[in-house]
Amino acid sequence: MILSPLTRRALMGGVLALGGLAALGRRPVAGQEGQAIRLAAGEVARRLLPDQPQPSMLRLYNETVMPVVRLQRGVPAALTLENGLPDEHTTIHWHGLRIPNAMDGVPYVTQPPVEPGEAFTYRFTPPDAGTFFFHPHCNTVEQLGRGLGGVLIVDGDAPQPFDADLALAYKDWDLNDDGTLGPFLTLRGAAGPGTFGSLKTVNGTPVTDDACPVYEVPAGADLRLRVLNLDNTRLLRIAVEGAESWMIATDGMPLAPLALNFWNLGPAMRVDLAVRTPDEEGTEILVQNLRAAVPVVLARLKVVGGPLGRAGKAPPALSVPFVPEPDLADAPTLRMVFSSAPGPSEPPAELADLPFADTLCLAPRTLWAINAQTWPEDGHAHPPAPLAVLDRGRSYVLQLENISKHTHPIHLHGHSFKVLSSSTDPDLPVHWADTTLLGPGERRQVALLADNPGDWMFHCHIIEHQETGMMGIVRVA
Ligand SMILES: [Cu+2]
Repeated sequence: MILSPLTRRALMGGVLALGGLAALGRRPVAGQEGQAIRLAAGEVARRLLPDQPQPSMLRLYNETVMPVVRLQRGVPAALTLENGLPDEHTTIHWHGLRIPNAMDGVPYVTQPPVEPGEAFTYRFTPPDAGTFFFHPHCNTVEQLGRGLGGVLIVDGDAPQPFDADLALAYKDWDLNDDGTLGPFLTLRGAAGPGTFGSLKTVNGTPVTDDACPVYEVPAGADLRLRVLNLDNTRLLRIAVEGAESWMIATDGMPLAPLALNFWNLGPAMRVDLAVRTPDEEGTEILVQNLRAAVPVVLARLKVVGGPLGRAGKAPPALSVPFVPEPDLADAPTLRMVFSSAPGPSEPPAELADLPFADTLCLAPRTLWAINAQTWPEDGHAHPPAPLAVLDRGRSYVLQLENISKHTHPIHLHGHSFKVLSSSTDPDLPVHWADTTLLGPGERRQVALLADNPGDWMFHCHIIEHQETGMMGIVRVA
């Protein structure tokens, strides 16, 4: 197979800081060049911390930690995955994109796995603009754990350009003292809340008690701040201190500007914020994670230059979503119950106390279930019967019920759904999502128009839960 050479123009420096401002902490951006983009998956030896004794063996696209791909809504794109991994197959799933099933990147289910040395070109026309991401859908716990993932921004939803545009991609790394990574799947983690990494990063830059990435932003301006939780495990509660902020999109789908108090981001979830920066040069804005014993500063935004005069104006709104509205009057309700795997006992709690629980890498695949069905170990090659078969063109309400003691961010491929209500959070705004966070004992009602035919994965995005059973297929036919 002939692989196209990487062109200089396909890689652009700088981090989405518009208006002539260069952001600190630069990283390459895979840009749009007729929307033909190459993503080479490979192993890279790199130090995540400068004082690591040995580099870590990362697995990255284009040798870049969380590269940013920018596409234009409505313009056909061709994205070629080259598998340069030495020892395992891979694919790319385009998380949140409502694209044809054959491009969804689930090995065996939607395409053959891409073996080492092979390539596969994903061709689709992005139907929505917004903030998305991409990652493998095989051995995800380790491939994403070692870094295979990226930010996908689809332009075309902002009627007026923002003064600046910044993406913050959050990820932990399970970094050991000797530079090795892992274990990525432990019995204690899989049976509990997941295995937490020891090193927090934003855009690949360490986040510690006294350090985090710093970016320059224009004064008196409207900043579009895209926050992505690309971690396997950690739940974030995003808040902004030092500037007026509004939520303008959830999981890529526009929302009428809503003053931000905080927003919970489970793994795979995104929120777009409009941040009205102060007029005073030198002011600092803190982007924080409040879901911690002490708030964690994820990024500092330093205000520079003269004010651009946005103070006092209405917050900038995005275009209305392109996703079709479900018809609630004609929508049957389907229950989806998330639980530990059925059995005579509660295996997760008991297994987590075993002495090898912290080190076991090969966990049983039967810890978690959806509607009492667990995803089998060979499920990709031999998928089980669908959890539900939806009539194409019909609307449905899914009643999502978490009867377990842990939180689960639940993701459906190929569709966006409207989150209508929560049994535990009456103030939850109605919003679009592709991943919704269910707390212990919580019920949520979501609605969708089943307009995209195919077998779609439906799973928890705490990857250890996904890989130990909490996954199934929803068929639209
Ligand atoms: Cu889960």
